[in-house]
Amino acid sequence: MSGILEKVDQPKYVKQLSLEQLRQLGEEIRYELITVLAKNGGHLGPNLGVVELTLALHRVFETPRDKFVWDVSHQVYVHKLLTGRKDRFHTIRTTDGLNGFALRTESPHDSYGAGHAGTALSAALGMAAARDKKGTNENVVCIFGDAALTNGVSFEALNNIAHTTKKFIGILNDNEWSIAKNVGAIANYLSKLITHPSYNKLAKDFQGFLRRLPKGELALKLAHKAEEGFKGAINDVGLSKTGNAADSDGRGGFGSPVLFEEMGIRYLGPIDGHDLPLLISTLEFAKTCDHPIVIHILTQKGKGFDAALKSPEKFHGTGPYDIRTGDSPPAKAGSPPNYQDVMGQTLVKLCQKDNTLVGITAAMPSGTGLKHLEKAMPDRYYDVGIAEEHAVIFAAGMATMGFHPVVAIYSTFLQRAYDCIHHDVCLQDLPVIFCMDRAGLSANDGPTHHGLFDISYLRCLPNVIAMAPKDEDEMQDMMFTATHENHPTFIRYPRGAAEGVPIKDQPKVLEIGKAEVVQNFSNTGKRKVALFGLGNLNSMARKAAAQLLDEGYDCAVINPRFTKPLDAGAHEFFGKAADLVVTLEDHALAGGYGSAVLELFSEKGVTTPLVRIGWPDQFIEHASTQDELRKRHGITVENILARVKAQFGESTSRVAQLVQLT
Ligand SMILES: Cc1ncc(C[n+]2csc(CCOP(=O)(O)OP(=O)(O)O)c2C)c(N)n1
Repeated sequence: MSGILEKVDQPKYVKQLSLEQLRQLGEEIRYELITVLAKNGGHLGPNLGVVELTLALHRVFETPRDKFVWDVSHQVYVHKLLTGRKDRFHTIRTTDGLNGFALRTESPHDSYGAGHAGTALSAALGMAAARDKKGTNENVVCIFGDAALTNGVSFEALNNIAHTTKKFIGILNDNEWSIAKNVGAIANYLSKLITHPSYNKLAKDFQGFLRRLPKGELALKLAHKAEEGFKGAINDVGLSKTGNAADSDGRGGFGSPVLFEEMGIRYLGPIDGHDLPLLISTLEFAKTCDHPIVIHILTQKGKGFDAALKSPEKFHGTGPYDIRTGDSPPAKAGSPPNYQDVMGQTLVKLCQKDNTLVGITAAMPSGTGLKHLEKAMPDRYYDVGIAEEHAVIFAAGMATMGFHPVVAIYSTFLQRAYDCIHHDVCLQDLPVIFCMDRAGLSANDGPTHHGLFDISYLRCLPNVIAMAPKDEDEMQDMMFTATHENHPTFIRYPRGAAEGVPIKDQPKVLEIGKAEVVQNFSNTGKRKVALFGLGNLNSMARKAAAQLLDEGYDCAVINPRFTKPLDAGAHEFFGKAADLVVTLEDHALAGGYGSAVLELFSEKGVTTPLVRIGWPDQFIEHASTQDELRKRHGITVENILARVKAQFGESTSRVAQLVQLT
């Protein structure tokens, strides 16, 4: 780190810089982002796109007094650099380092935390309402992306703004991209706004405002802009929204700001989101407005880094890369496939044989692996935008017409659609198949992205069939099994690499509610431990069993496969036969699989002691790796051994220490 950035420790310094210095600071910030993320990975493209916006925001407003609310908040790295966190920036997304999202506990400048899309407008409006009630006058600025605007919650908030407050500043950061290309009518609408031939006439009062500015370095540049009106204000952005205006509206008209204006929100723009003086003056103007306003800015995702400009999807959220080429390190030869790819490829395979199957994603074709279906069978693929509730109800609708929709949504984002799962799918007992990726940890991202609650939130709902595969071959079997069911089915699997087992050519149908006995007791008269290892933790159960055998225990290992319906027979049988039962799950202990086993034991009168291994009743922090978090929270073979020995009164000081972890 060098130059101006080194000296900028707090937003107040941003206010002291000349325009030239601000521009240089922007370049230094880009360099910092590109070099740090080359090692740590992270949301490079979105942050490169908001460098000028963030500088302008801190130039004009005064956090923490004024409030910035960022949608998703994956684009707050620049804000972190300018708000006292630059010395720790190299730790972003690593163990005990900065979080990759806005976090209220991390800085007073982070007025609102997020990680899920579509919350910013509502939260910002809530803050504005609270401010009005208190009679204070801080500014609330909400920064939301063009894809966040496809989210239903965003519209619920827009609907409510003009009725609630007179002072609200929204910034629509439009870069045409979600993670993949933004899709749907809203994306088209924004396109039309940009190609509207008279957009430059929309801002008369703003031009007047610019002309009245005192003469200064910034003002001189802005006076020039004012003379031009907004003509050319977006020329430098170079987005593809340059189409012929006549073509841009299939219904023979032009886009107009009516969507916002009819909701009582003043629309201003579109403007070049990389033009610092223009941004600064526009925000200054917004500050003077006594009515809600949305400023539509156009930015380039990945600006300043060729590789990111060329591959916006990859660099939306990337792992480490080579700074010179942008290439990711090659996968090690023979390394197992990712679960998401197995899921996508299996779905293609199943779709080829079953015409009732379709795939649905909520704006995440790559992350869920549905890109394989999009490529192979585009007519069987739906991207509904960042709209999980809609995705689930849309699937329910299709299911009523004889289809078998496969909804692929991360476990954490599916929480958004809980009522739709309950009211639309389960209550009507519709055969929707849910593939829940990232069930377990998303280590670098942290608590907003860990998928640790789905077993609990699903197993209380009638009609649910919920499964967790121990490996990728079993995942294929589970998907195949789900296609034979006439009830809602849910398959949870973790982020990242699968186990590396061969995948059968022809999947098989599993018996619903039937566990797999991986290893039985040898009945040699030793102390018996039954290890029930759910999903990806079955391999840990097997490892623990191998070590316990070495230490003189008799172990059975069971793969429960189903968290609902539980295999009552297998659980009761092994529960009664064992001296100790251990359940393992990559899920919150509260209400999870181990809890279900306890309930069953209580019903069946099984009194064998039970040790539950899983995540404690707290939000799990982020870290560099999943293993570090597992170690910290006692989800290790070592801790299982310690817990088992402690149960049999073999506690040593080391054992006692480990037991305390949980
Ligand atoms: C509820 C929810 N669904 C999906 C995601 C995954 N996600 C993170 S960012 C993003 C795209 C955001 O696009 P946009 O709002 O336009 O911001 P940009 O990254 O383009 O700046 C998506 C789909 C999420 N964070 N939350």
